[in-house]
Amino acid sequence: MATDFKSIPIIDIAPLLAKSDDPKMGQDPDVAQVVRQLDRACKEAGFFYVKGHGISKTLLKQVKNLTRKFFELPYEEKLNIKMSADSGFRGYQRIGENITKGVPDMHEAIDCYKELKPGMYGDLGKPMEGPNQWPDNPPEFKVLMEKYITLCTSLSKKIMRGIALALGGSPYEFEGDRAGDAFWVMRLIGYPAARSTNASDIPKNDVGCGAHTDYGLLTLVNQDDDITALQVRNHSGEWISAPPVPGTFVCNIGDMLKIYSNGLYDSTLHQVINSAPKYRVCVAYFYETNFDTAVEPLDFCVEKTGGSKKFERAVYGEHLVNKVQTNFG
Ligand SMILES: O=C(O)CCC(=O)C(=O)O
Repeated sequence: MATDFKSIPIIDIAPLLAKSDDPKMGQDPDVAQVVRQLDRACKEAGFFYVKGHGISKTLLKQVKNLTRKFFELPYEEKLNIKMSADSGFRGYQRIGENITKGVPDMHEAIDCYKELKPGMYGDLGKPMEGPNQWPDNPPEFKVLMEKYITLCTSLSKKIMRGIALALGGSPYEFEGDRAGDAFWVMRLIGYPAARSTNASDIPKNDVGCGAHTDYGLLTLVNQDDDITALQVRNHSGEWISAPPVPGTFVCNIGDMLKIYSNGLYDSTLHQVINSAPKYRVCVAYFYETNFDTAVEPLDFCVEKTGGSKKFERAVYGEHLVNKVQTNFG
């Protein structure tokens, strides 16, 4: 359960990355220091910034700039990659199409997912099958985004090694059958400037993205450098801002990690309100378990938390399919 944190810590993960392929990484004093910071952040806030992550500031910016350029296109052009059940829920969704707890969110987005080979997960995976829909314009979109996804996937795997150590396990707890073939989700999101949309068919509310927790293991948020809009709820129910810290990712843990850790780490509620007079872009990358993994509390986490399992087992893919079909089906 999150504490009454008032700000979100910044962790320099460079020492962890430098040793992340060494099975004895946990014995390195600099890695141990990062692991302690991760443990504290996951227990106190479920949120932390990372710096020293090795993805260049230039790439972080390019990804947001291309996303912004796409959203500036005429609506009809954006519809060329419209998301639907037939596209495996991949593609463009207009403002208000994403629903959080029954309320339309004031954002537009491109949703993309790791591509699933047809039949790979039988009936479970079928609704999510299909190639991602990338726009032709801007022309370099697909190449740049795929490069970015590869880097985020590798980075997340390394951070998860640190988190596995922080929980008291082996660095490889979240590999193999659990997340050795990690599914991922990426949402390229655009939030209109405050009170800028007057179209009569667009719902009016101020909430860019309603309060929610994330589903998977770990989220990497690459947000615009000049607008504070992301808010995280602490134990008392206060909304604490996560202002942009240029060059960092805001990271947060998701529901699957909460289950694995038997509640040692909680997935924290967060929301987005863009009250700036400017359009805001955010690229959120979600690192998940394998699509068909049945997630249940890890034995050593159960021991640490009193000996009984606090959560039922959950199949990640079922959780996701249920979400997209409820939202968009
Ligand atoms: O826009 C943001 O800063 C975060 C978006 C988010 O919370 C989400 O997509 O789950």
